[in-house]
Amino acid sequence: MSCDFECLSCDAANYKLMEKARNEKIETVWDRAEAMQPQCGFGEMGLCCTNCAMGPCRIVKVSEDGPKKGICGADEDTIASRNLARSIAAGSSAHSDHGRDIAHALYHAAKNPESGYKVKNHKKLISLAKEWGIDTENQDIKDIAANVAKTALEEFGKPFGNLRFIQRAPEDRKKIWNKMNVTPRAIDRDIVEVLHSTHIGCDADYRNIMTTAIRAALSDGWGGSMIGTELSDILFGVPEPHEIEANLGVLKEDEVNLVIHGHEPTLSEAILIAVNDPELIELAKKQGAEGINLVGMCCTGNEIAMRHGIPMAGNFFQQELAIVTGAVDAMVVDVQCIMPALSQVAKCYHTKLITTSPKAKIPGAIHMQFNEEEAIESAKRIVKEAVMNFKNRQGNIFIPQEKSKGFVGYSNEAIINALDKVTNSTAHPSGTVKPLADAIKSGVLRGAVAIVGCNNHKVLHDKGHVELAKELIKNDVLVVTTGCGAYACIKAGLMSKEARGLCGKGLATVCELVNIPPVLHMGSCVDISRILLLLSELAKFMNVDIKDLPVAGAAPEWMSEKALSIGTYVVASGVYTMLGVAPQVTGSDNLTRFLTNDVKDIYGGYFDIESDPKEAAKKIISCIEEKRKILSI
Ligand code: SF4
Ligand code: MSK
Repeated sequence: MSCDFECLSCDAANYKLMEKARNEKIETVWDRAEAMQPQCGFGEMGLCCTNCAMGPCRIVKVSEDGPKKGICGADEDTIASRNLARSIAAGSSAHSDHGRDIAHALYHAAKNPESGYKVKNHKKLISLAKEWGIDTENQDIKDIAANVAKTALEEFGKPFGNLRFIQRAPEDRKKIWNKMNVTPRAIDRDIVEVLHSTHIGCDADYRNIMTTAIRAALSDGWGGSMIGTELSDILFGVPEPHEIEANLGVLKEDEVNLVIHGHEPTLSEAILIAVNDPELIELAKKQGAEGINLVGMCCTGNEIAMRHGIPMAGNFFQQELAIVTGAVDAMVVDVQCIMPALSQVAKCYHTKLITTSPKAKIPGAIHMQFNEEEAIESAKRIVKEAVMNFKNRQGNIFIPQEKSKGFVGYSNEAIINALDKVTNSTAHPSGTVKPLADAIKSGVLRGAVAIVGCNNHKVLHDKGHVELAKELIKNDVLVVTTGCGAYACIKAGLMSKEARGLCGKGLATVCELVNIPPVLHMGSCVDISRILLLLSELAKFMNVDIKDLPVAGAAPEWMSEKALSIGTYVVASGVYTMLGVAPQVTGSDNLTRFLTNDVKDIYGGYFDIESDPKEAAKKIISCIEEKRKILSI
């Protein structure tokens, strides 16, 4: 590496591990990023097409010479928009397939006692059943759960009509979607349509390609992701605020360390039950360990932190470093954001990398299929593998001391409850967003921003999230966060109550009164659907559309196709969205203009790109103030 570790990450827990990795000749994401330079200019601009075997075709943009069209005649607009649309479809498919797996788990909870799953939140189940017109009178709770699960599964491939959750959006939003023909119909159908229409010789009109892609993205936010979140709450409980620890310092020298990494709570919830099994704890003690230490990584870590207080070990860029500690006895993974490089790193230590999903196997890892039909038994077999590996620890173990504390678990229900507790409930019906609307209208809170998404070597690790959050709270803007952004914020202390000291006067007062930190942890990437619902409720309460609210979205370090899908459905839901990394579209001036300008007139939301967090904060605050002016508040 050509620079000090400080210019690669702003998390001090990483520095000694980066040095350990270097000394032990372990290659990490930062080494590979450096080796990849310079990155392909055609790919960077979205101008390379591999959609058919006549290609690859590349459009030369930087000089007069060179091809301006692919062999089939596709121009830069067609090629860049097709590439983007396919990425959005892939992102939507990942979140939505996650949602489908949760629906299957709910069905198992209802019908299959062998699964070990149980419906935890009957109130939310009945409420959703009623919303979907499912009979709940004198019905057994398991039958209601089975019917809700089946109805959710039908959302993926129903032949007629639109997605059920669309009804939750404000009326004006639904009108815009209908007018633009982007109202999502069935999740699988909307994703398949992107793949079909971007096949060679199909759609060549970049605006029409984006219409199809926007519909697939809305199928994610208001479909697959929302199913994932709502059904997870029903199965595993609605998150409530509680304090937890975060960063690699949560690993323990004297216990079996099991890192659960990936996305779906179906696996992590079962692993959590298994690590508390007295026989497995006893077995761990027989191996010389004091117990079993379960910690989370990436979004599955967010899920079990939110619901059970399990420590959050680290985000996307810390997955290799966790193994470099030499103290991880097993890293158990399911789907999404799992670097294939992990198997190489694990080989250099005693760590067992255990894949569990038929959708994500990694050469060099041990595959132990996780079977939802007998979830707890599957999970126990996996945990046993970790426990038996404790005695194989060897060599140089180093666990950094760095860890911080913060509050997680701010579901919409929890936010509304917290606000209810401090406001006069006779002044407003409890369980509404009125206190939030009042705080925004009065100007005590200038607005709210969701900081979401990943890590990306193009931005100094965690700095994009942390600096943006600090600038916003300093200016009385409440921050909510999910995904790897949530890890960055909790590690930096921004989810502690003491972080009020970093806020402007208005936000500090709200935090003091409501007893909340200024940065609220709202969960995993699929839980951005919670944010959509909160915005929707706020807009309905204030009698405006989502596009009129003084709010924004930001993805300072995004990298995944899921993030592209999220950004697209957030913009199409009416929200100004700031990206810290430019998407691979800049080779098409028309498409770039469409995304950063034209969509504003159609949907109200639009993309902006700014890599400097302080500049990004300025632009976001100016957008929020502009909205306030229009609302005359
Ligand atoms: Fe080239 Fe057209 Fe085939 Fe793309 S679809 S690879 S531009 S010929
Ligand atoms: S895990 S999608 S790196 S946020 Fe959801 Fe983190 Fe981004 Fe994966």
